[in-house]
Amino acid sequence: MTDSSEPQFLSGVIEGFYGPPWTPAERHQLWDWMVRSGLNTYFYGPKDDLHQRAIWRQSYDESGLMEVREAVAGCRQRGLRLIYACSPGLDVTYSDPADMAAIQGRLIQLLDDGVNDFCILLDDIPDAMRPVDLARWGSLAAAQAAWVNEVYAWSRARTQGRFLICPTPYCARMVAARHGGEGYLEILGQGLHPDIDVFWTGPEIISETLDLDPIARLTEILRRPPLIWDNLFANDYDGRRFFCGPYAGRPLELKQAVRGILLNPNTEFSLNFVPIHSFGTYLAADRAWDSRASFLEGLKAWWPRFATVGAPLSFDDLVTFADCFYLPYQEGPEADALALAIACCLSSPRPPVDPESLAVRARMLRLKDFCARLVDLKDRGLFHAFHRRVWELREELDLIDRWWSHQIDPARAGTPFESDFHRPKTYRGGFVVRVQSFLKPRPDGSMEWTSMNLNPGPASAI
Ligand code: GDL
Repeated sequence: MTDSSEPQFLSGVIEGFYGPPWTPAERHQLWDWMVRSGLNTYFYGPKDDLHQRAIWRQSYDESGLMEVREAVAGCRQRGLRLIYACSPGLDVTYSDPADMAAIQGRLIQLLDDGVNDFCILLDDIPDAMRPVDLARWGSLAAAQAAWVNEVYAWSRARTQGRFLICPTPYCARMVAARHGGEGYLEILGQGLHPDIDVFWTGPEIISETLDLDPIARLTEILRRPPLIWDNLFANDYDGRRFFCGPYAGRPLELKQAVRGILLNPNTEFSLNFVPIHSFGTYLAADRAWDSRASFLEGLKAWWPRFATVGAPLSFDDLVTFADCFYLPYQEGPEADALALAIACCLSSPRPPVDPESLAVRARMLRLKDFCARLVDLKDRGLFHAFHRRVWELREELDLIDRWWSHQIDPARAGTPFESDFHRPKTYRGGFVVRVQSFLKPRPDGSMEWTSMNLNPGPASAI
């Protein structure tokens, strides 16, 4: 599998997020899902495996090696390609022979255990250069190209597997900000061996869309089609969210324009079921493909995991719930419509009590109830993955419901609204919330400093 001379279109999953790496059991489950969805590549590069970045020079100890062997065997059994990453960029000296020996030492250990495909990750590092490297190469891109070429040539003598890099600027926004230095991509494209695949996340780190024209221009600059590192479903950057919506915003033709697409999804493993399913249907489609239909199909396939110890949940409620945690740039249509309907009902000081408004409130309460009922899931791993975010949604819906009661009650007209369960400082409290209030993002992406509240308020009474 890893020795094919025709470059295979890589399709698969990157374990490449910040946060706790997946467990061996979760990886086995992942590989099964991948096989079912027709994906071919598993990429190992969790940012917080210390051997990835912080101590990249140090070999694995026996327990680390056991995990490597398990990954090699698990992927081999299922016919999946396993790509192992190492991220030396935080403190490597490109001109230091000791660092070249260190990376080779790391790869030898992995080669000995059956890994054939490698990636050098140079993302998320400062673009400052050591004076010795600058004097020798003149630019970060030239230093990295020379260094990676040497590692690649060394590995070629030992394996025919794929060899990848993630450049320091890996999306158009970073390039526009000159991260990595002037002409970074041009220098890299020219200097890097043509067989080495180059990752790209699109216009942004988290790209809403991936369009063909910019990919064609990038292909010219890099002198090869890029390999997509797709962060559409990544959630490590926002602890309040997760994404279980469909693969979206990528034309089918993208598949012909790139060397592969690998998803770096939610940190909580079990929340990735629908994204992987939907991605599989996108990969399999050749003419028409309906993103929403693939989502609903994925949810149906996920549904058995929602068995509870109590009364059964309703599939329709799952659709509304999953729509609340859909994609980074959009909610699903049902969540969108519900939020709008709630806002409409509550926009006047005396919300209407007509049947339509009552139905909106009932829908909101169904969603709140669904969140509360997830505690009964038999699949405890799934419940644990949901728990924090679902708690928060339930609390917010509960508060709105209390507000609703207050507003329609003539006896309380004009009185201040309070909730006994949402007290200052314990509810939506803490340092993060406080500093979050200082800078307000505008829809165009610029930020506005808000008039600062210097009064910290009374300490919370416990
Ligand atoms: C990144 C990191 C990735 C992280 C993601 C989302 C790349 C190439 N690197 O910048 O590890 O999970 O953003 O936060 O995407």
